[in-house]
Amino acid sequence: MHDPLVRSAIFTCSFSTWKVREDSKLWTSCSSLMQFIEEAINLCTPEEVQFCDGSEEEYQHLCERLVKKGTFIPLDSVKRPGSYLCRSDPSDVARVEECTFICSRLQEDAGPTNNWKDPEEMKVLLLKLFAGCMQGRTLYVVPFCMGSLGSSFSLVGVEITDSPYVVCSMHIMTRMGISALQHIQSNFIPCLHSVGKPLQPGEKDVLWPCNQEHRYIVHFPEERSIWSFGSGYGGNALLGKKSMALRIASVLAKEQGWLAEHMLLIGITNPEGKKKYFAGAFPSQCGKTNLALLCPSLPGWKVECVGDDIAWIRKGKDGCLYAVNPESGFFGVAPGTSYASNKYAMQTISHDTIFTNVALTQDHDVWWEGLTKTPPIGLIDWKGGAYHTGQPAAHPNARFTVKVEQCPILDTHFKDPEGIPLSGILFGGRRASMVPLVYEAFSWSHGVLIGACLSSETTSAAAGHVGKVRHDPFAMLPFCGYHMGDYFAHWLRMGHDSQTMPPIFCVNWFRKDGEGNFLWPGFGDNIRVLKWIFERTEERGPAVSSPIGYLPAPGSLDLTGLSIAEDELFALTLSEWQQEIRECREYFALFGEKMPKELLQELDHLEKRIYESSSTASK
Ligand code: GTP
Ligand code: SPV
Ligand code: MN
Repeated sequence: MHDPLVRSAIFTCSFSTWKVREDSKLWTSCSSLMQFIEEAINLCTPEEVQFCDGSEEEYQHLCERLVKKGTFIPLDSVKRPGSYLCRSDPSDVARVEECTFICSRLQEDAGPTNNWKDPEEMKVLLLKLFAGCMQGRTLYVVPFCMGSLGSSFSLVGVEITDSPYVVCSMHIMTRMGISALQHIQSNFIPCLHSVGKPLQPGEKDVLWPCNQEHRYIVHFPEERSIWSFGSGYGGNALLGKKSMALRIASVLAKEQGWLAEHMLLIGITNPEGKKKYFAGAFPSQCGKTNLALLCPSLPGWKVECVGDDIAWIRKGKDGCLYAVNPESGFFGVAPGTSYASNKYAMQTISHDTIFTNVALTQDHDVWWEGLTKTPPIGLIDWKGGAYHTGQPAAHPNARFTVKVEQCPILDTHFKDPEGIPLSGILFGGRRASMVPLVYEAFSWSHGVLIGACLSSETTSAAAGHVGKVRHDPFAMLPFCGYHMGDYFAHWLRMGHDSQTMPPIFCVNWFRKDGEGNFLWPGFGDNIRVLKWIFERTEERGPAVSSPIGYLPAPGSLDLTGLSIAEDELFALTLSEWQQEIRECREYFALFGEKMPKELLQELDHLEKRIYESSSTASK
């Protein structure tokens, strides 16, 4: 028998389009789900409960509710049909890494790169925060599926949240509602989320409730559950994304022999019609969405998008790697996106899109830095005030949330549960110096070293300092749910038993000249680098060996029509590399006994190659 409170919530909910009566069997047949809901209701004491069915009607109804409240501003129905602007609280604009925890039973299992607290202590703390936290609000129950519905590789979660903005976003970013519920059986990942702002009787709600004082994004990898408190923004609150599809999934992946990665997935077709798929790991705000939606500047080449942020990769029977994108939407960075830089991204967001923290134009359309050269007159900034030159119009981490189906270059295999076969893996970061435009690893283990050594300038995707170079191994620093040393070992293991692993490349679109200008035009011109990579995987792209890996042979990178300082893009300053290696060795010392010896040997080999070439050069 369920708690009387739950029964009353189920059967007397005031929400008019609530479908639970017809679907009640589906909801109640899973006793672990009913127990989760019951406990959440008892703990959080909401005023209302809504079981979300994932229908279009429900989405529209929630949007209307948010418009009525003032949280959503409808955009012009001709210029941007079906779209809304939402402004978050200025204190809640990005992922909060210092408040993100991996609460494994042993601290050793979370490793030195994750915040950790004893799971029982953390539960005590969370239970206090969640007690009564949904007072005066609606508790939404959101079943969702990461991956194709019905695929044995998919993961089902149930997010309980008090944020209708989160529910709307989950509608876009995941397969959610009844269709996900049908695949629950008894196995789902419970995700409890609250903005952490209970309403006292009669208290008027703010437009973006959140809790600035107490913020926690907590993962219990053994229990496989997620608790998030105090933030309503992005990865802090849409728990299917970074929390489930990366942090929890990475733990499952290690146990089950697959990979859950922070990667985009694209298909590239050459002018002869040959198609190959590639995955690319880049830290937050380092170009995944833009590469995933690339509009090639070279004639005859075509890029199609499978995913822009997360890839789950498995070994097929043939020993090759196959990848799926578990998401169903893009949560993309708005600033910098324009018809000039990324036509397909612009087409994708031309309608039915939620924009968060962008600027509003006089005619009720959106604007952000980089959309046009100069801001339009009468602009309202992301905080809702008049725009002043010199102040940001959009927040640098302003985002669009949109269904993948709206993408004009969506790959036909994007839903294929078997995944797409990978012909190559790219790693890239934001590095103003030292790292050349592109190079290729000598072997799988050398490639794993490149991933492990990845460093990048910090960006506004996470709260804190921007522009500081930090280690971000495999672009997974904030997303790996276990010990990073074990993660490196897992990557090495994936490549050990076969010669079927794809080659690994490193790219850097962000190298700068002495005046601080990017040396490489980037965006659509990145196809030139992809072309070289594509041809390398055909064994016909010419390359030269260097101490750090294979570089494009002179003339083999297609720079037709560009006037570019190629030498600067590829210049190797060996003393800088020696410094980088010392840095990496120090970093790897963090991982103690768990640091794979094989990677340390790879680092020694790299150092030796650099030393030898610098001594030859000085002869
Ligand atoms: P997350 O969604 O945070 O994971 O970011 P992302 O990796 O998808 O990065 P995204 O493609 O959104 O790009 C982030 C920022 O980098 C945007 O402001 C882009 O305009 C800019 N950017 C992307 N690609 C390039 C490029 O090739 N060259 C340059 N100079 N900037 C780029
Ligand atoms: C990132 O920070 O890598 C993002 C945004 O993609 S969020 O979903 O907020 O994590
Ligand atoms: Mn992105």
